[in-house]
Amino acid sequence: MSAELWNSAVRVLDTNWAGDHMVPSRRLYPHQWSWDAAFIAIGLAYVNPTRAWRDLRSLFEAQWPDGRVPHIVFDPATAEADYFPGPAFWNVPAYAGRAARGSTGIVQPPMHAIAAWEVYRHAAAHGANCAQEARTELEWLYPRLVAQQRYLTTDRNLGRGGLAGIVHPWESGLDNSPAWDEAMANVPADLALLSQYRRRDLDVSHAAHRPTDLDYSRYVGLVLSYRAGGYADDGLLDRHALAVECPAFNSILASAELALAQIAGVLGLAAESATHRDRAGQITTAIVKRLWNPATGRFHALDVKTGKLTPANCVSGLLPLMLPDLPAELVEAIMAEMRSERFGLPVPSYDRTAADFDTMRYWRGPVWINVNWLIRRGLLVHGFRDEAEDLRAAMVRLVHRNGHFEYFHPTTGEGLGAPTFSWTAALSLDLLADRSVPAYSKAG
Ligand code: 2M8
Repeated sequence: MSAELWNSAVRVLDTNWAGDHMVPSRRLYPHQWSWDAAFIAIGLAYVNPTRAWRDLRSLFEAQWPDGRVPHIVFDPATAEADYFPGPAFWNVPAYAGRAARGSTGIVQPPMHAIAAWEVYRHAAAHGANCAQEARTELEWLYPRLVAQQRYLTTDRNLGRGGLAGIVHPWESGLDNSPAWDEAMANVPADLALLSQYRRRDLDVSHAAHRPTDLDYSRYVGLVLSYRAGGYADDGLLDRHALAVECPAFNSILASAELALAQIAGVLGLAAESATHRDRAGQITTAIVKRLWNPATGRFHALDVKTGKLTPANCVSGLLPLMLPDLPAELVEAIMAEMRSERFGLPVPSYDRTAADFDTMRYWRGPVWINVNWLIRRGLLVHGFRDEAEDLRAAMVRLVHRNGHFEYFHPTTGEGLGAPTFSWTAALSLDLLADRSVPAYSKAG
């Protein structure tokens, strides 16, 4: 089974390679996506580390002067009509020597320091040349990764509580998760926008799987609002209709600081390494203080506009398990939630018992390999080795039986969405390689 799965994963990654970057899927997503590139690099490290580095480099070459890493880097060879909203809609000005309309103006979860560290750790296995390449790439990436963190922890500290706020559901990577429903209800929905700007996702996927038109009109409206202010973050909270703090995004933000601590150590930057560890601790403290609800015993997203925690019980609330310094009773609470009939392994994107749990629709029920990969990492960080192994086996089985799909039906396992999806293939390679040694266990 493993050779077959390995080979099919390699084929997907070969098909989706576009010269200097990987597309998540040829038909549905024909550009480069930010957090996809990180998950993809983690898997490419086993079969083609040069491509893993190239993909990360292509993404960071599009980094904005303020440090933000755009959620999509547009491929100039792809027609405007092949993805909506495309380069003309975002209408990003030229920056840092790059042509105008080269990227979007929003971000995605900062998985890249974690990916860079993972690729670096594996490069040595490919011989001296790869080890040298890894060192060079790590040196090139490090200041850029630091700038990315600075942007998120400073310019995006919209709630002034030490966490990064996101201003569009697409920034979460968990797109139309029920976690945003309450906050999105306050965002004006203008369905007329969809006659002006036509959705393209429905041409290449099922409407029942994708966000509704009402959701999409809000997505479009939020981009128009951010774009109108030149994608500036000053005073954004007052003029923009959405600002939320997501437990998953911020857990990745803290984990990225831990990865940077490792990277700085390798680069001989001892003082910086200590600073990154401190920052990870500060973000962890802020996550607990701001996003933990003692009444529900769960982590929730915070609506920064209203100051209220949103009620939905989503997989994002389980991701603080990635944090090594999470207090033991909160680790236990997450584990109890995960083991309950509301989730289970592999973990669905939303509480299975919720009235609006949807087995098909994007991020409202289906199983995604990337979030399960992050959960497995959290299980290893806290020493839950048996469950980590169960989850690894469940993910490998799911992909082997059903294919390298974008996401999976949470009860039947049927593959849904794009059929040859890059991060599913890449993370399958990592899961098959089965490295059960946690990178940031409490023991260090
Ligand atoms: C999905 O998001 C895009 C918008 O960015 C879309 O729905 O069109 C999400 O699953 C996101 O997490 C992912 O990065 C992207 C590309 O795979 O697709």
